[in-house]
Amino acid sequence: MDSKSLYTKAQTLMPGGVNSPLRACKYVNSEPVFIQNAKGARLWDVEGREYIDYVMSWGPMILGHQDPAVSEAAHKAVDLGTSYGAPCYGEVALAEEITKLIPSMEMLRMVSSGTEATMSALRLARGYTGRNKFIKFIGNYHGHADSFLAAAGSAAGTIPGTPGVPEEVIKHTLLAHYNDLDAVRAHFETSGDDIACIIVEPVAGNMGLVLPRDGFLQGLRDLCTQYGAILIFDEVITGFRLALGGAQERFGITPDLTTLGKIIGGGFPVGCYGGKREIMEHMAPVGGVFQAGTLSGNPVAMAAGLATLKRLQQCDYAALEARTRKFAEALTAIMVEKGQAMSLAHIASAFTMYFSKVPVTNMTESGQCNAEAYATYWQQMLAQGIYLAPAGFECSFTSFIHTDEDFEQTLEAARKVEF
Ligand code: HOZ
Repeated sequence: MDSKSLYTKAQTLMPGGVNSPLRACKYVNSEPVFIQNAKGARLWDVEGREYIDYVMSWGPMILGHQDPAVSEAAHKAVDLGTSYGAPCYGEVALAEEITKLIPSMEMLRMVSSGTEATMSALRLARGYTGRNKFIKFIGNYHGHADSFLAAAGSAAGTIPGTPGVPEEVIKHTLLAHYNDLDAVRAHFETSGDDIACIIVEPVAGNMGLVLPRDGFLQGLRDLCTQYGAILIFDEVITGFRLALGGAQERFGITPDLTTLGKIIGGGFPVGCYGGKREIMEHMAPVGGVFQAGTLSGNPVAMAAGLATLKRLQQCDYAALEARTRKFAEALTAIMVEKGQAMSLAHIASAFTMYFSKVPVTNMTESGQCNAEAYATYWQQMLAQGIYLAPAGFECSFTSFIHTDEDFEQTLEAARKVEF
């Protein structure tokens, strides 16, 4: 079956024909291609067309698709049984590796997605502090739990209001613009005694890539310490991408709790939250804050995740960052030569090319970018075998497997784009 027929059929079976809204490619006025297989930095669709992949499953595939060590570990794990619903070696080994690489995570709990990780971390922060309110940033996306669907980023940011989310739930979510420390301070001055936590993407990755201003993350740390609130870094995207120790290592800020996902599963469904032992011990069965999951600590996902983290320790993050910067700058320059107003955000192996003449520092500015121009660019790049994020408000990712030839082929395609 070709992509068109699959999409037609899928729409009769799944809302919008997809299992996650962005994949419908509505934001680039297009339709999805259905993927048959992936290897290295390449994808092939069901019609056998080849693409250079800059989505990389939205982040997990930092080593590329089918990394031999990760595949071997997963296959070996499958041969030992795919789910036990009981403790296993792999979850201890992966927990030990994560706590070694991210020292602020003295203890952790495995779950099956980033959404589960953030909603559990929020519950823990509330249970630990006995407070209900929390601060989140406009345009940050922490998965789809009710409390986080207030001014969320990613595809959720395109839906006005929050249908299905009770007002009583959302009233505890206090909002501030990303990078606006004064707004956060004002919330603490008004409701400091009732604020359980701040949750933040230390580098925002769901309104396009937005870097924290100097002093922003330190300011959040200081306010949390001053008011006895928990600082949660949502590192589902940045964990093991910005550095082995994540954004917290890169910016030198220690959160109380951290959430992870994506890379730590090596391409399998995994999430994880963890932090100070004293806080984590409030989780059941030691403490009273409840959370559970049949597939939590799944042995196949643990094996793939562990193999990924071991491999990453042999990788040169600085070299990938330098190569990615050079590539993203060249790509942006090509669009500028074509008369487009552009601004580039980049860190490590993530970047967003905004069709905007002003640098983007928050959700409002991200929303003002030229979505039509991005759609034109995206469609013509796809037609030339380049698979980019199907929305201008998302990040693109490179990996350790992308070659200079991949980048050159991508630049060649960009040169042919017409507006
Ligand atoms: N949450 C992802 C974008 N930031 C999209 C996930 C998906 O559609 O697979």
